[in-house]
Amino acid sequence: MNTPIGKDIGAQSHAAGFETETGPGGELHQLASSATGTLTSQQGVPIADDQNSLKIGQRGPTLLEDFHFREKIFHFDHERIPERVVHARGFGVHGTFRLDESLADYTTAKMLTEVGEQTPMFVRFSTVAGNKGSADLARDVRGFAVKFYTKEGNWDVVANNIPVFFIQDAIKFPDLIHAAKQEPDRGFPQAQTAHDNFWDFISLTPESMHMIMWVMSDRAIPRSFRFMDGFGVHTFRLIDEKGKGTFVKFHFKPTMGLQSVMWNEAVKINGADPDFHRRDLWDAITMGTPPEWELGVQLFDDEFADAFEFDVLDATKIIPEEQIPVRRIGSFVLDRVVDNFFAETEQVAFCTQNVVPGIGFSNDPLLQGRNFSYLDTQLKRLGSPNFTQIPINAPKCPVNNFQQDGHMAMRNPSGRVNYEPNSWGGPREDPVRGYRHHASEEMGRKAQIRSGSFSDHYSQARQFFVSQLPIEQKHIGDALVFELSKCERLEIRERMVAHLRNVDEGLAAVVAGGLGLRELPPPHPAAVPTRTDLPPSDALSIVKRGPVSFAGRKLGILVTDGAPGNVVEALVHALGALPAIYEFVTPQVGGVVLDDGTFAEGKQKIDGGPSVLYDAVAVVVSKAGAAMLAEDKTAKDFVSDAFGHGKFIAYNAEALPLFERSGLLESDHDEGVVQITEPANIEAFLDACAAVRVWNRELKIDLDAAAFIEATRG
Ligand code: HDE
Repeated sequence: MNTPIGKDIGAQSHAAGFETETGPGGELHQLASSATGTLTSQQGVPIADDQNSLKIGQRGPTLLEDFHFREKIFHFDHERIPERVVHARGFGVHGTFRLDESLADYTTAKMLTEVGEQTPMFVRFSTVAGNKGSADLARDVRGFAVKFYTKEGNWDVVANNIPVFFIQDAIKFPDLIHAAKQEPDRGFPQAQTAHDNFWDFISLTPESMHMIMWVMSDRAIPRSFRFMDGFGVHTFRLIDEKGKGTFVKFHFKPTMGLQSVMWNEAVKINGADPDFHRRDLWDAITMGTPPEWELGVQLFDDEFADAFEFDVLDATKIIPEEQIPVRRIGSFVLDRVVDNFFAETEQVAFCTQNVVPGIGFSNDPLLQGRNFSYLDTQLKRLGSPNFTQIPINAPKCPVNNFQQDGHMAMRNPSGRVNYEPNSWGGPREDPVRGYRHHASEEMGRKAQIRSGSFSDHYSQARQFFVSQLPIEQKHIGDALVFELSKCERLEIRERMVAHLRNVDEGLAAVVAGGLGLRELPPPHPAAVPTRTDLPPSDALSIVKRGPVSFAGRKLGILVTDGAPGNVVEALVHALGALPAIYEFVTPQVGGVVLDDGTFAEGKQKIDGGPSVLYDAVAVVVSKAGAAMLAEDKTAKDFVSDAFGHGKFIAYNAEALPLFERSGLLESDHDEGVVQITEPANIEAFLDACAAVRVWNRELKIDLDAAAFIEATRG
């Protein structure tokens, strides 16, 4: 009997079995075989016929009297709510935070002081610029918004996967977002910054240069939400029981390390699976391999803030981990998918001003502006000040106040009293447990002003760039050339190169060369000269913080009928031990029969399973299978893309003719192209896969590579 080794991921989701039946009037009725109760109207009235509207005669007009029809259409017509003005495309999941180390010396927040305390949470990952239906692999910042349902109220850390931002003052946010999103006359481009308006604004906004380095790096094309950092960005405050404040920056670090895709891969993933990131997270959680992050803090006092090279209130700056190490205090696991996308992911309303006793704000002008914007935007989106009563937004601790009425009020004060103070009873302030703002001393002249301490726009951009490995620097150069090559106006390209000269002359030269500029424009006049003495920081590189094993990553196994069953079985066994995810990619989606009679169930037909969907690939085929696939364009792309994207490739000897026809000759094989025959070299292959890519392969197969390395390394 055939054994289905192909334990497929998600293929269990068969449509609920529908059977058809001819109704009394000869109409087709569909009956769910797994019906659970009688269909009713919103008023609870049982419905007899949900297939046909009420009419006069066989072919007559529909009657207004049909209240069920009208209610159904009315409700459908009003299903949409406005999408978020930014971060419209997102994906939310539930999890739990566990505290391992108390911060009781700094804060009264119980979530951060009671070791072992488990706090339920909801996280929504997102892209910024694209509309709700846009593709996941846009080059963009990723949102990493977290709602902790603490015992003392909800605490939201509305974070990103990049620790700095484009602008320093919230008043510029509408301009930034207008410039990034579709141009207003033509309504495109969608979900991309590669257009004139974005780069026009950026090139006129030098404070964005540090952020631009991050957005042009591979941080902006993550492989998965599971392999991304999260950053609270701003400086916040922890407040102890005496009211003393300590500055803090929040960090989320994935325990599986960082990983991104290549730009050429991103472009192809967007076509092959626009839902790549959300599907990845859904699969990881539903398969029982939930992702985990550590929560870390950088703590510092006024003395450090005063001595630091930059202003800790400036959101375009980081505090390097080498200067203030990130202290890990706990971790969270995201292990539950939503029951309903709209109810949870769409209706969740994060607000930066949602803080709990012991946590407060700094004067970062971006944060101060956000504290207005988030509450305001929820009213627009959710339509009522009672959005806090929607289950996903409601705290999991008691809520007690005299706020009342408004659209959709589900929670009104009961009894006679709805004001305070009163002599009837009801909730009262609690000066001990209640929230107290940090009593900071503030004084100054009222003015529309930007502090001089915010005016160094290039030093940390340079520090980020020099902290990258050469291959990562190359990707930044490639991204800048790609994006700016899409700008029609020459002066925008020139202005950007003028800024880059203040970051790194090698980078500027490469970008100018890639754009075909005849001569280098003079450097942009900088308010503050670029510091070249800031030391590189390893924490800023993705590759240096990559995974330690292939666990949690995904292997695509291209198999054909007659492929060696013992090799496939050993591979599957080794993957299970990590554990790593795998899918069989087969000529027909039904699956294949291996040479020992084993049945391998295909998850993807080759046309639907390009190698860009996998972290590494294996090609295990029969001689006849290889000959057949050698005639198939998508099979050849599977191999040539995997090689071109620097992936590790395992194969059995029979696959070689397919490789040759795909353009991968034996003379091209490097340490990442590994023949597998037995368990020992299969394990060695999977160990090697921990590196995710063979980075130096790119230098041999990309024409621009040599010039880049030469220019940036002097
Ligand atoms: Fe946001 N941002 N933002 N932002 N932001 C929104 O709020 C805003 C900023 C971030 O998954 C909006 O509910 C202003 C920085 C995330 O629901 C809106 C400024 C950071 C999300 C808004 C910023 C973020 C948003 C739109 C400049 C990283 C998605 C819908 C001062 C620390 C939350 C909404 C979710 C969403 C305003 C800058 C992160 C309009 C005015 C910096 C992750 O209120």
